[in-house]
Amino acid sequence: MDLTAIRLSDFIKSRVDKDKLTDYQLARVAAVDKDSFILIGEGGECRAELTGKLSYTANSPLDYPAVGDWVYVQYFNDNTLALIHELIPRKNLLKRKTSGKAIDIQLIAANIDTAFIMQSLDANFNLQRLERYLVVTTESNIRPVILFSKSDLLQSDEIAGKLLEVKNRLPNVKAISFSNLHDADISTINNMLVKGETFCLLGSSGVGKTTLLNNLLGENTYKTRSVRERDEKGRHTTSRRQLTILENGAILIDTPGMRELGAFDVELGIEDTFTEIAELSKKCRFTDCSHAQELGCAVLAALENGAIERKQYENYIKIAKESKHYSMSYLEKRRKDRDFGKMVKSVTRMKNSQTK
Ligand SMILES: Nc1nc2c(ncn2[C@@H]2O[C@H](COP(=O)(O)OP(=O)(O)O)[C@@H](O)[C@H]2O)c(=O)[nH]1
Ligand SMILES: [Mg+2]
Ligand SMILES: [Zn+2]
Repeated sequence: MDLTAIRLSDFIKSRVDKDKLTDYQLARVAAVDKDSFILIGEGGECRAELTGKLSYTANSPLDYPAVGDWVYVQYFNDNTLALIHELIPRKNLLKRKTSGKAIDIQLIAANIDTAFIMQSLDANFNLQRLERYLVVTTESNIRPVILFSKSDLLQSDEIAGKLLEVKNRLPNVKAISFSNLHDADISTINNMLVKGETFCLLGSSGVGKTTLLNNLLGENTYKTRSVRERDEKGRHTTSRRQLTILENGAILIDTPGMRELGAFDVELGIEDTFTEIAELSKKCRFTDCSHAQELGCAVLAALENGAIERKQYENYIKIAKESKHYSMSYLEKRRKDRDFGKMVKSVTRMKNSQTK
Protein backbone atom coordinates (compact mmCIF):
# COMPACT_ATOMS: atom_id res chain seq x y z
CA MET A 1 0.00 0.00 0.00
CA ASP A 2 1.14 3.48 -0.79
CA LEU A 3 1.70 5.35 2.45
CA THR A 4 0.28 8.52 0.99
CA ALA A 5 -3.06 6.72 1.21
CA ILE A 6 -2.86 6.94 4.98
CA ARG A 7 -1.84 10.55 4.68
CA LEU A 8 1.77 10.72 5.53
CA SER A 9 1.46 14.47 5.47
CA ASP A 10 4.41 16.78 5.01
CA PHE A 11 4.03 17.70 8.64
CA ILE A 12 4.53 14.14 9.82
CA LYS A 13 7.23 13.50 7.21
CA SER A 14 9.22 16.34 8.70
CA ARG A 15 9.10 14.58 12.07
CA VAL A 16 10.24 11.18 10.88
CA ASP A 17 13.77 10.25 11.89
CA LYS A 18 15.19 8.86 8.61
CA ASP A 19 17.85 6.85 10.44
CA LYS A 20 15.16 4.81 12.14
CA LEU A 21 13.78 3.70 8.78
CA THR A 22 16.67 1.27 8.27
CA ASP A 23 15.23 -0.87 11.09
CA TYR A 24 11.59 0.18 11.20
CA GLN A 25 8.67 0.92 8.93
CA LEU A 26 5.98 3.54 9.33
CA ALA A 27 2.34 2.77 10.05
CA ARG A 28 -0.73 4.56 11.35
CA VAL A 29 -2.88 3.42 14.25
CA ALA A 30 -6.43 2.61 13.07
CA ALA A 31 -7.86 1.17 16.29
CA VAL A 32 -6.94 0.79 19.92
CA ASP A 33 -8.27 -1.97 22.13
CA LYS A 34 -6.61 -2.08 25.57
CA ASP A 35 -3.12 -3.44 24.82
CA SER A 36 -3.75 -4.42 21.23
CA PHE A 37 -3.80 -2.21 18.17
CA ILE A 38 -4.80 -2.32 14.51
CA LEU A 39 -2.37 -0.61 12.17
CA ILE A 40 -2.55 0.47 8.56
CA GLY A 41 0.81 0.42 6.85
CA GLU A 42 2.58 -0.60 3.69
CA GLY A 43 1.66 -4.21 4.35
CA GLY A 44 -2.04 -3.33 4.60
CA GLU A 45 -3.82 -3.81 7.89
CA CYS A 46 -2.54 -5.85 10.81
CA ARG A 47 -2.71 -6.37 14.55
CA ALA A 48 0.03 -4.90 16.66
CA GLU A 49 1.38 -4.84 20.18
CA LEU A 50 3.77 -2.59 22.01
CA THR A 51 7.37 -3.53 22.62
CA GLY A 52 8.21 -4.21 26.24
CA LYS A 53 10.48 -1.20 26.17
CA LEU A 54 7.70 1.16 25.09
CA SER A 55 5.34 -0.08 27.82
CA TYR A 56 8.10 -0.03 30.40
CA THR A 57 9.31 3.50 29.69
CA ALA A 58 5.86 5.03 29.28
CA ASN A 59 5.12 7.12 32.35
CA SER A 60 1.87 8.74 31.35
CA PRO A 61 -1.16 7.77 29.24
CA LEU A 62 0.12 10.34 26.75
CA ASP A 63 3.07 8.07 25.92
CA TYR A 64 0.82 5.34 24.50
CA PRO A 65 -0.39 5.23 20.88
CA ALA A 66 -3.80 6.71 20.09
CA VAL A 67 -5.96 6.30 17.01
CA GLY A 68 -4.41 8.45 14.29
CA ASP A 69 -0.88 8.21 15.65
CA TRP A 70 2.04 7.49 13.37
CA VAL A 71 4.41 4.86 14.71
CA TYR A 72 7.69 3.07 13.94
CA VAL A 73 7.00 -0.66 13.63
CA GLN A 74 8.55 -4.01 12.85
CA TYR A 75 6.51 -6.72 11.15
CA PHE A 76 6.53 -10.42 12.03
CA ASN A 77 4.83 -13.64 10.89
CA ASP A 78 4.35 -12.68 7.26
CA ASN A 79 3.19 -9.20 8.19
CA THR A 80 0.32 -10.51 10.31
CA LEU A 81 1.69 -9.05 13.53
CA ALA A 82 3.60 -5.86 14.20
CA LEU A 83 5.48 -4.50 17.16
CA ILE A 84 5.19 -0.79 17.85
CA HIS A 85 8.56 0.61 18.87
CA GLU A 86 8.01 4.30 19.10
CA LEU A 87 5.57 7.12 18.42
CA ILE A 88 6.32 9.85 15.92
CA PRO A 89 5.79 13.23 17.62
CA ARG A 90 2.17 14.29 17.23
CA LYS A 91 0.76 17.28 15.46
CA ASN A 92 -2.00 17.33 18.06
CA LEU A 93 -3.93 15.08 20.39
CA LEU A 94 -7.54 15.09 21.48
CA LYS A 95 -7.95 13.81 24.99
CA ARG A 96 -10.50 13.80 27.73
CA LYS A 97 -10.54 13.29 31.43
CA THR A 98 -11.73 9.87 32.42
CA SER A 99 -15.09 9.84 34.14
CA GLY A 100 -15.23 9.40 37.87
CA LYS A 101 -13.23 10.94 40.63
CA ALA A 102 -9.76 9.91 39.55
CA ILE A 103 -8.22 12.56 37.37
CA ASP A 104 -6.63 10.85 34.45
CA ILE A 105 -6.39 11.21 30.73
CA GLN A 106 -7.99 9.13 28.05
CA LEU A 107 -6.71 9.58 24.53
CA ILE A 108 -9.28 10.18 21.81
CA ALA A 109 -7.37 10.72 18.57
CA ALA A 110 -4.12 12.17 17.26
CA ASN A 111 -2.99 14.09 14.20
CA ILE A 112 -6.36 15.61 13.30
CA ASP A 113 -6.81 18.43 10.77
CA THR A 114 -10.55 19.04 11.01
CA ALA A 115 -13.12 18.06 13.61
CA PHE A 116 -16.77 17.61 12.71
CA ILE A 117 -18.50 18.53 15.94
CA MET A 118 -21.89 16.88 15.75
CA GLN A 119 -25.10 17.60 17.61
CA SER A 120 -28.55 16.44 16.61
CA LEU A 121 -31.06 19.24 16.21
CA ASP A 122 -33.53 17.60 18.56
CA ALA A 123 -32.75 17.01 22.23
CA ASN A 124 -28.97 17.14 21.81
CA PHE A 125 -28.81 20.76 20.63
CA ASN A 126 -26.86 22.73 23.23
CA LEU A 127 -24.74 25.84 22.74
CA GLN A 128 -22.85 25.44 26.01
CA ARG A 129 -21.69 21.98 24.98
CA LEU A 130 -20.70 23.31 21.55
CA GLU A 131 -18.53 25.94 23.19
CA ARG A 132 -16.89 23.23 25.25
CA TYR A 133 -15.99 21.23 22.13
CA LEU A 134 -14.76 24.38 20.42
CA VAL A 135 -12.46 25.24 23.31
CA VAL A 136 -10.84 21.84 23.12
CA THR A 137 -10.48 21.70 19.34
CA THR A 138 -9.15 25.22 18.90
CA GLU A 139 -6.72 24.62 21.76
CA SER A 140 -5.38 21.65 19.76
CA ASN A 141 -5.16 23.64 16.57
CA ILE A 142 -7.90 21.62 14.91
CA ARG A 143 -10.29 23.33 12.51
CA PRO A 144 -13.84 22.92 13.83
CA VAL A 145 -16.91 22.48 11.63
CA ILE A 146 -20.29 22.11 13.31
CA LEU A 147 -22.69 19.55 11.85
CA PHE A 148 -26.27 19.53 13.10
CA SER A 149 -27.84 16.16 12.30
CA LYS A 150 -31.41 14.86 12.07
CA SER A 151 -32.69 17.91 10.20
CA ASP A 152 -35.47 15.61 8.93
CA LEU A 153 -37.06 15.77 12.39
CA LEU A 154 -37.64 19.55 12.38
CA GLN A 155 -39.48 22.11 10.29
CA SER A 156 -37.23 24.30 8.16
CA ASP A 157 -38.09 27.49 10.09
CA GLU A 158 -37.15 25.78 13.36
CA ILE A 159 -33.81 24.79 11.83
CA ALA A 160 -33.19 28.30 10.54
CA GLY A 161 -33.89 29.65 14.04
CA LYS A 162 -31.35 27.32 15.63
CA LEU A 163 -28.70 28.08 13.02
CA LEU A 164 -29.24 31.79 13.67
CA GLU A 165 -28.76 31.27 17.40
CA VAL A 166 -25.47 29.55 16.65
CA LYS A 167 -24.38 32.27 14.26
CA ASN A 168 -25.01 34.94 16.90
CA ARG A 169 -23.17 33.11 19.61
CA LEU A 170 -20.33 31.59 17.54
CA PRO A 171 -19.93 33.89 14.54
CA ASN A 172 -16.56 32.53 13.43
CA VAL A 173 -17.39 28.85 13.09
CA LYS A 174 -18.84 27.14 10.04
CA ALA A 175 -22.09 25.35 10.89
CA ILE A 176 -24.48 23.38 8.68
CA SER A 177 -27.50 21.17 9.23
CA PHE A 178 -28.01 17.83 7.51
CA SER A 179 -29.91 14.59 7.60
CA ASN A 180 -28.47 11.12 7.25
CA LEU A 181 -31.64 10.29 5.33
CA HIS A 182 -30.93 12.75 2.51
CA ASP A 183 -28.40 11.81 -0.16
CA ALA A 184 -27.87 15.43 -1.21
CA ASP A 185 -26.75 16.30 2.34
CA ILE A 186 -24.32 13.40 2.38
CA SER A 187 -22.70 14.60 -0.83
CA THR A 188 -22.41 18.12 0.59
CA ILE A 189 -20.45 16.69 3.50
CA ASN A 190 -18.52 14.42 1.16
CA ASN A 191 -17.38 17.51 -0.74
CA MET A 192 -15.98 18.96 2.47
CA LEU A 193 -13.66 15.98 2.86
CA VAL A 194 -10.33 16.94 1.37
CA LYS A 195 -7.87 14.35 0.15
CA GLY A 196 -4.82 14.51 2.31
CA GLU A 197 -6.58 15.56 5.47
CA THR A 198 -7.62 13.73 8.60
CA PHE A 199 -11.14 14.43 9.87
CA CYS A 200 -12.71 13.23 13.07
CA LEU A 201 -16.30 12.93 14.22
CA LEU A 202 -16.98 14.25 17.71
CA GLY A 203 -20.19 14.40 19.67
CA SER A 204 -22.48 12.67 22.11
CA SER A 205 -23.51 9.14 21.34
CA GLY A 206 -26.71 8.82 19.36
CA VAL A 207 -26.27 11.93 17.23
CA GLY A 208 -25.55 9.91 14.07
CA LYS A 209 -21.75 9.82 13.73
CA THR A 210 -21.45 6.18 12.74
CA THR A 211 -24.43 6.46 10.42
CA LEU A 212 -22.73 9.38 8.70
CA LEU A 213 -19.48 7.44 8.38
CA ASN A 214 -21.35 4.52 6.83
CA ASN A 215 -23.13 6.87 4.45
CA LEU A 216 -19.85 8.43 3.39
CA LEU A 217 -18.37 5.00 2.81
CA GLY A 218 -21.19 4.29 0.39
CA GLU A 219 -21.84 0.95 -1.22
CA ASN A 220 -18.41 0.28 -2.63
CA THR A 221 -16.53 -0.14 0.60
CA TYR A 222 -17.03 -2.18 3.70
CA LYS A 223 -19.48 -1.05 6.33
CA THR A 224 -18.11 -0.30 9.77
CA ARG A 225 -20.47 -2.80 11.35
CA SER A 226 -18.86 -5.68 9.46
CA VAL A 227 -15.57 -4.96 11.15
CA ARG A 228 -16.49 -7.33 13.97
CA GLU A 229 -14.00 -9.95 13.02
CA ARG A 230 -12.70 -13.16 14.54
CA ASP A 231 -9.24 -13.35 16.01
CA GLU A 232 -6.91 -16.28 15.39
CA LYS A 233 -8.67 -18.35 18.08
CA GLY A 234 -12.05 -17.85 16.44
CA ARG A 235 -13.34 -15.48 19.11
CA HIS A 236 -15.20 -12.37 18.10
CA THR A 237 -12.98 -9.41 18.76
CA THR A 238 -14.68 -6.31 19.97
CA SER A 239 -12.16 -3.83 18.69
CA ARG A 240 -13.57 -1.65 15.98
CA ARG A 241 -11.65 0.14 13.36
CA GLN A 242 -12.00 3.83 14.13
CA LEU A 243 -9.84 5.23 11.36
CA THR A 244 -11.10 4.73 7.83
CA ILE A 245 -9.73 5.71 4.45
CA LEU A 246 -12.55 7.03 2.31
CA GLU A 247 -12.72 6.57 -1.43
CA ASN A 248 -11.68 10.14 -2.12
CA GLY A 249 -8.53 9.71 -0.06
CA ALA A 250 -9.64 11.59 3.03
CA ILE A 251 -9.22 9.91 6.39
CA LEU A 252 -12.14 9.82 8.79
CA ILE A 253 -11.91 8.93 12.47
CA ASP A 254 -15.07 7.94 14.30
CA THR A 255 -14.94 8.37 18.06
CA PRO A 256 -17.13 6.81 20.70
CA GLY A 257 -19.58 9.26 22.26
CA MET A 258 -18.14 11.34 25.02
CA ARG A 259 -20.01 12.17 28.17
CA GLU A 260 -17.31 14.44 29.47
CA LEU A 261 -14.80 16.36 27.50
CA GLY A 262 -12.08 17.39 29.91
CA ALA A 263 -11.02 20.94 29.46
CA PHE A 264 -7.44 20.52 30.69
CA ASP A 265 -5.27 23.56 30.53
CA VAL A 266 -7.04 25.13 27.58
CA GLU A 267 -6.29 28.82 27.98
CA LEU A 268 -5.75 29.49 24.29
CA GLY A 269 -8.82 27.49 23.31
CA ILE A 270 -10.91 29.51 25.74
CA GLU A 271 -9.63 32.80 24.33
CA ASP A 272 -10.24 31.72 20.75
CA THR A 273 -13.75 30.48 21.47
CA PHE A 274 -15.01 33.22 23.78
CA THR A 275 -13.51 35.94 21.61
CA GLU A 276 -15.83 38.67 22.85
CA ILE A 277 -15.04 37.99 26.49
CA ALA A 278 -11.30 37.72 25.72
CA GLU A 279 -11.46 41.10 23.99
CA LEU A 280 -13.36 42.72 26.88
CA SER A 281 -10.98 41.32 29.49
CA LYS A 282 -8.20 43.49 28.08
CA LYS A 283 -10.14 46.42 29.52
CA CYS A 284 -10.46 45.00 33.04
CA ARG A 285 -8.70 47.03 35.71
CA PHE A 286 -6.66 44.06 36.92
CA THR A 287 -4.65 42.04 34.42
CA ASP A 288 -5.32 38.83 36.35
CA CYS A 289 -9.05 39.59 36.65
CA SER A 290 -11.14 36.41 37.01
CA HIS A 291 -14.27 38.32 35.89
CA ALA A 292 -16.16 36.94 38.88
CA GLN A 293 -16.47 39.90 41.27
CA GLU A 294 -13.57 42.30 40.74
CA LEU A 295 -14.06 46.05 40.64
CA GLY A 296 -13.49 47.57 37.24
CA CYS A 297 -14.21 44.30 35.43
CA ALA A 298 -15.18 45.05 31.84
CA VAL A 299 -16.72 41.60 31.39
CA LEU A 300 -19.10 42.05 34.33
CA ALA A 301 -19.97 45.51 33.03
CA ALA A 302 -20.84 44.05 29.62
CA LEU A 303 -22.94 41.42 31.36
CA GLU A 304 -24.80 44.16 33.27
CA ASN A 305 -25.64 46.17 30.17
CA GLY A 306 -26.58 43.07 28.17
CA ALA A 307 -23.71 43.20 25.67
CA ILE A 308 -22.88 39.57 26.39
CA GLU A 309 -25.28 36.72 27.07
CA ARG A 310 -25.48 35.49 30.66
CA LYS A 311 -25.48 31.85 29.55
CA GLN A 312 -22.33 32.39 27.56
CA TYR A 313 -20.67 34.20 30.47
CA GLU A 314 -21.58 31.40 32.90
CA ASN A 315 -20.27 28.76 30.53
CA TYR A 316 -17.04 30.70 30.14
CA ILE A 317 -16.54 30.89 33.92
CA LYS A 318 -17.32 27.20 34.30
CA ILE A 319 -14.90 26.01 31.62
CA ALA A 320 -12.15 28.36 32.79
CA LYS A 321 -12.49 27.06 36.37
CA GLU A 322 -12.46 23.44 35.23
CA SER A 323 -9.44 23.99 33.08
CA LYS A 324 -7.53 25.37 36.01
CA HIS A 325 -8.76 22.69 38.38
CA TYR A 326 -8.00 19.73 36.10
CA SER A 327 -4.62 20.90 35.01
CA MET A 328 -3.66 21.53 38.63
CA SER A 329 -4.99 18.23 39.92
CA TYR A 330 -3.43 16.42 37.02
CA LEU A 331 -0.02 17.94 37.68
CA GLU A 332 -0.42 17.11 41.34
CA LYS A 333 -1.26 13.51 40.54
CA ARG A 334 1.67 13.16 38.15
CA ARG A 335 3.99 14.58 40.77
CA LYS A 336 2.74 12.07 43.34
CA ASP A 337 3.10 9.21 40.85
CA ARG A 338 6.63 10.32 40.11
CA ASP A 339 7.53 10.61 43.77
CA PHE A 340 6.07 7.18 44.36
CA GLY A 341 8.09 5.80 41.43
CA LYS A 342 11.25 7.34 42.86
CA MET A 343 10.53 5.88 46.27
CA VAL A 344 10.00 2.40 44.81
CA LYS A 345 13.25 2.70 42.90
CA SER A 346 15.22 3.87 45.93
CA VAL A 347 13.75 1.13 48.12
CA THR A 348 14.72 -1.40 45.47
CA ARG A 349 18.22 0.05 45.37
CA MET A 350 18.47 -0.12 49.14
CA LYS A 351 17.36 -3.74 49.13
CA ASN A 352 19.82 -4.58 46.38
CA SER A 353 22.67 -2.94 48.23
CA GLN A 354 21.71 -4.75 51.42
CA THR A 355 21.74 -8.14 49.76
CA LYS A 356 25.13 -7.53 48.18
N1 LIG B 1 -34.05 10.82 12.03
C1 LIG B 1 -32.73 10.65 11.95
N2 LIG B 1 -32.15 9.65 12.62
C2 LIG B 1 -30.79 9.49 12.51
C3 LIG B 1 -30.00 10.36 11.71
N3 LIG B 1 -28.71 9.96 11.83
C4 LIG B 1 -28.71 8.90 12.65
N4 LIG B 1 -29.95 8.59 13.07
C5 LIG B 1 -30.34 7.52 14.01
O1 LIG B 1 -29.81 7.84 15.30
C6 LIG B 1 -29.39 6.68 15.99
C7 LIG B 1 -27.93 6.81 16.44
O2 LIG B 1 -27.09 6.82 15.30
P1 LIG B 1 -25.53 6.47 15.36
O3 LIG B 1 -24.97 6.69 14.01
O4 LIG B 1 -25.31 5.14 15.96
O5 LIG B 1 -25.01 7.56 16.38
P2 LIG B 1 -23.56 7.71 17.05
O6 LIG B 1 -23.70 7.17 18.44
O7 LIG B 1 -23.28 9.17 17.05
O8 LIG B 1 -22.57 6.94 16.22
C8 LIG B 1 -29.63 5.51 15.03
O9 LIG B 1 -30.86 4.93 15.36
C9 LIG B 1 -29.70 6.20 13.67
O10 LIG B 1 -30.49 5.50 12.76
C10 LIG B 1 -30.66 11.42 10.99
O11 LIG B 1 -30.05 12.24 10.28
N5 LIG B 1 -32.01 11.51 11.15
MG1 LIG C 1 -21.14 5.53 16.91
ZN1 LIG D 1 -12.66 41.14 34.41
